[in-house]
Amino acid sequence: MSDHATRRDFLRGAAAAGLFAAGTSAAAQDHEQRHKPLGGNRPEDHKHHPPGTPHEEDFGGFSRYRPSRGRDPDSDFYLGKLVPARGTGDGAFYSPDLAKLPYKVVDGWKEFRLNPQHVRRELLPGRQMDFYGYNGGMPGPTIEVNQGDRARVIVKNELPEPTTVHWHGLELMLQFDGADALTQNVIPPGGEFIYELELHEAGTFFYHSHDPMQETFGAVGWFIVHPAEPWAPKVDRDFGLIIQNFDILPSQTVPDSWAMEWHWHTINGRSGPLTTPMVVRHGERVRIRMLDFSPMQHHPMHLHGHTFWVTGHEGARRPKSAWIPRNTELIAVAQVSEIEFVANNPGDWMLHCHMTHHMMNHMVRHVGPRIREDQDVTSYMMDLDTRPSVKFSHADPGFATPGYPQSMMLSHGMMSEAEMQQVINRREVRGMRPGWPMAMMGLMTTVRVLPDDLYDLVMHSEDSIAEGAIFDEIIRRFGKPAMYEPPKGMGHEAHRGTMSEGHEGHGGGAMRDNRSHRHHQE
Ligand SMILES: [Cu+2]
Repeated sequence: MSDHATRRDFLRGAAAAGLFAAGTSAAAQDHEQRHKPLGGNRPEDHKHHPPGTPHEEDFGGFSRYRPSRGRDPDSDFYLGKLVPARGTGDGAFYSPDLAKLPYKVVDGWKEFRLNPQHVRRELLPGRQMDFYGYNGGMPGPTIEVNQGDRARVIVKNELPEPTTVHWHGLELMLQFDGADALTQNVIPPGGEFIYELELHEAGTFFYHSHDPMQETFGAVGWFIVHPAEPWAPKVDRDFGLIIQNFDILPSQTVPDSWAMEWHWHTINGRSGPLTTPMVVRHGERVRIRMLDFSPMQHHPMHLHGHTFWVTGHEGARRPKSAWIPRNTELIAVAQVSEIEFVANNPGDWMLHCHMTHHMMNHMVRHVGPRIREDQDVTSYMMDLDTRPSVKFSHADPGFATPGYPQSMMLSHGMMSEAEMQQVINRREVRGMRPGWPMAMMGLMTTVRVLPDDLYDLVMHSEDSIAEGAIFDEIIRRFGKPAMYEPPKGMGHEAHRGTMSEGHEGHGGGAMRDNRSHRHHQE
C-alpha cells in the first residue's frame, strides 16, 4: 500500500473516529467521540481485518499481523525468523536521541572529526548532569561507514586531561588501537591524533575512551559498519540503544567514577520516561541493537508482547542456524546484542532491564527513600518489634533525608508541570495511555507498534492527538473493549505531591489535548 493511499485511509478513518482533538475541547463532546467506533459497528469484523491492517500473507502459520508462532519450529518462518521486511521503512540505522557524525571524503578516505569534551546532558527534564562525551553528545555521535570503507578519524582532545580513543571490536592496524602506553602516547589536552581504520568487517562496533575513569563519565559512541552484502532478511527499522549506569552522588552533577552503586540508569543518555519510544508500523521487521556500556552491571533486557531472535553480537552476525528465540536477552558489559522480530502485536510495549534495581533510578541505599522518617535506626534495631511503621509516599517529609538530595531527583516523583510537559509533548508518545510516564523509569523504553493509519497520525500529522486516543483505538481494534477498565486517576498529576486537580472518575475517558487542554477543568 502506498503512503498516499495509507494517508487517505487514515484521514477518513481518523475523522470518523474523532481521533483529531482539534476544535473539540468540550469534555462531553470528547467523551462521545471517544466511544464512537471507527468504521463499522461490529468489532468482531475487525478481528479478521482491523482498519489499517494490510493483506495477510502466509508464512507457515506465522502472521505478520497477529501474535503467532508458526507451525514448524524448523521452518524459515517460525516466530518470524526469516519473514522479510514489509518494505515500509528504509531500514536506516537510527539511535533515538543521538546525533550522527558527518564526514567528508578526502583522497578516498571518509574523514571524521571527533572531539572528546565535557558535555552536559539532561537525563530527565531539569536534571542536567556533567559528563565526558564527544562533539556535544553523551553518548557521542554515531559514526556510520560501510564495509570496505577507509575511515580517517581526526581526534582533537578538548578534555582537560589526556585521552585516547579505542575502536572496540575492529581488527585494525596496531598503532591505531588506542590503548594508551601499550600502542600510542596519550593525546594531551588540546592535542590531536589521527586514526586510520580500514574496514573489512561488518557489524555493530563502538568507540570509547580507553581511560576507565572517562568511560564511567560516559565517553562512548556507536561505530556502525554496514555490510557490503546487506544482511538478509532486510529490516524495515534498525534501532540502536546504548545502555549506561552512573553514580551521581547527592547534590552533585558529576558521576563518581569510583562508586559501586549505580543509580542513574540511561538509554541513549536519557532515563525513563524521557527515553524516546521506537515507533514502528504494524507488521514491520524490526532490528534493535543494544550495547551495554555500563561500568560494571549487566542488563537482562526484556521485550513485552513479542518473541525476538538474537541475530548477532558485538563480534559479528550470528549464522542463522545459531539464532536464538528469546524475550529476555542478557547483555554484559561491553557486549552488544542484536535482536530482530516482526512487530505483529499492536500496542505500546515495554523494553526494559529486568533487574529490579535498574527499573527505576535511585534504587540504592545511599539515595533511596527513607521509609521510617525521623526515627533513630539504632534504637529500633535493638528491638525489632518496636520498629515504627513504614510511610511510603512522595509527599512524605521522610523523603527529605538529610544530605540527600534536594527532591531526590527522582525520575518523575518531583517533576514540575513544565518538566512533565517536556516528557509528554513529544511526537513519539502522542496518544499513549494517560499516566503512562508512571510506568517508565530508569532503564526502560517503549516499542510502539501502530497500524498504518495510526502510525501516520502519530508520526506524520500535525493534528493534535488526545491523551490516550491511540491506546483506546488499539484496544478497540485488537483488544476486548468490554473487559477493559480505563485508567482511574492515573494521569501523571495524580502521582505528584503537588497535584492540584485530579481526574478521578474520568480516567481514560478524559479526552484531553496533550498540548493545550491539560489544565482544562473537566
Ligand atoms: Cu540493568
